[in-house]
Amino acid sequence: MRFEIVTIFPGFFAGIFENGILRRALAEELVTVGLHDLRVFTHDRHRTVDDRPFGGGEGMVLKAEPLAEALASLGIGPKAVSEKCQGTTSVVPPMPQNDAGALAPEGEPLAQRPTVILLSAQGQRFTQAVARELSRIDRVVLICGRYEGVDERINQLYCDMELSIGDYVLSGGELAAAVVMDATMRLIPGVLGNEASGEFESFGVTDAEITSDTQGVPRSQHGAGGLLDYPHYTRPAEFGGLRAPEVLMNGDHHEIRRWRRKQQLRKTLANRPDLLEGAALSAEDRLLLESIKQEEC
Ligand code: 6GU
Repeated sequence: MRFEIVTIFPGFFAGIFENGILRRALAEELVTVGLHDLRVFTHDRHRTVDDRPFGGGEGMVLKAEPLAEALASLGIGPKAVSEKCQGTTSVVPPMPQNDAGALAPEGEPLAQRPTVILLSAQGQRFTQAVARELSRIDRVVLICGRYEGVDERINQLYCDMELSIGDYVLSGGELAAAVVMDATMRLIPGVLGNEASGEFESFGVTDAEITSDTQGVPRSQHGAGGLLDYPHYTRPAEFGGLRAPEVLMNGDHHEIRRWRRKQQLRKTLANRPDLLEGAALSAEDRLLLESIKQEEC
């Protein structure tokens, strides 16, 4: 998978590429990244990438021309007219067509068009489900918004999705691009080392499918089935006057699974009660939830 990042702060990404699993994924060429400095695509002495908003108001807007030139340098032109009208509302990006016989509007063979994403606070929410969809795409372009915004015609003409990473305002899309890359590339087979890990983390996988590995050892379900993960412990068995839960030491996988499920329900009820509404809960889960609620009285 290849990411193309268009940014006015290319230096921002240095540390991200040099550490952790992204570094390994890059070294093994499971992921490649192209960094594109927007200022390269300006033609004036001051290398101007922004201008004042039409209609007045605070802040500056990223200009359309340098962004269009940056995209052109990646071989990306405006979308077909019919696509432009659809806006950027679909959660699932259009899958690239690899049908060699497919025709572009001009009658040219269709090159695989990368998925172009604008990162902005006005975007639809980036979720694990979106990360999973992106991880199946060959080439993703991330346009980092800055200042008060990006000329909307770039969104209309080029972008397949507009994504936000949460309900707060960042000063730019660079941190969001790093978040999208991290969450997406760890779902690419081989990137995590443990081939199975990423697979079990997306929402919508049934509990029965995710709770144990081939040896029957209960696995971490970070984010799986719409619940938060259970708490983790490692040596020493006692720390700061607190003992790690005995149930985790006795090797009874059935008991461990039950305890962890209860902890997931407890954590989700405490920190993200909204997730319980969409979660696939078994009859046993509902009983466990009731007993947790009783404890809290
Ligand atoms: Cl993608 N950009 C900005 N500027 N702010 C954000 C965001 C993105 N996601 C959440 N807040």
